Amino acid sequence: MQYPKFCCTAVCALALAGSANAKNITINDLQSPNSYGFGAPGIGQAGEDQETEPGTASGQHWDLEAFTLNGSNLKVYSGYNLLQGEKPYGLGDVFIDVNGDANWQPGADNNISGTTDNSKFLYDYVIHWNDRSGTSIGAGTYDVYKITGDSDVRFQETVYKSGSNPWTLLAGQSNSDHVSKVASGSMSVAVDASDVITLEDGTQVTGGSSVRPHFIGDLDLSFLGSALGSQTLFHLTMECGNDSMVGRVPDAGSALALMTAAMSGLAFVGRRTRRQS
Ligand SMILES: [Ca+2]
Ligand SMILES: [Ca+2]
Ligand SMILES: [Ca+2]
Ligand SMILES: [Ca+2]
Repeated sequence: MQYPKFCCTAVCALALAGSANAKNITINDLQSPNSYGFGAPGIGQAGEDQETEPGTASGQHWDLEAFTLNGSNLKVYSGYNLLQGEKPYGLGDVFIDVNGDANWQPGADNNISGTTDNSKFLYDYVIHWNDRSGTSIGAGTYDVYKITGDSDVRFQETVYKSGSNPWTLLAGQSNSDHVSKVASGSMSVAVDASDVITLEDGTQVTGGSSVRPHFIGDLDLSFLGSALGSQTLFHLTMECGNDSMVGRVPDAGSALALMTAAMSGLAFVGRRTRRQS
């Protein structure tokens, strides 16, 4: 009778450790001043909520708000309509760096309305929407491409805010030796019309309403396997580059602290269980 009791307790502790692993990974996009269009500083983690890039249109419907990561589950919080887009501009691809060398900051290539390449940006994977029509990405279906940092891996540039580059992979115009499809899937999107919503790590984003709600995209990153870890970075923008959002997994020190806390919790449960038996 003692064994099932211990199992139950341990499972509960593991579940708690799992939710403790949910993190808001949003970092500052380094385009300043943040929140130009809103007329006040951005709020929330890294000032990304209630913020669009300098000189661009403001409003919840153009605001990318936060990234959270829980295990291999990435959530995208946005006032911008992720699946339908906002006329006349659709959602860009999700660019991922796994080895810490991406030139994600504004300045790597500040041209607009043309093409550029990955020798400048050094991303390693792209979640590429494969059912784009006008501003819509359909039901959010995508292919994941592993890419090399070569000049023959081509990207389409943003059309308005150059510092937000890139926005999409040009898979068909890239050298197939340097672009390989490694996974496919779809992003489910939930809608929440609350003004303030609390993310799974306890941080919040604001500005939702029945007219301009929050859209919450859900992406499975299990294709990254062991490549997902400390310093893995995510970049997202729209065709116009109106808002750029960047997320980065905290360094190993923070992850280790979390794991240590979770393990000491399990050890405590073990001691309590042994005393009771
Ligand atoms: Ca907002
Ligand atoms: Ca924003
Ligand atoms: Ca890289
Ligand atoms: Ca931003």
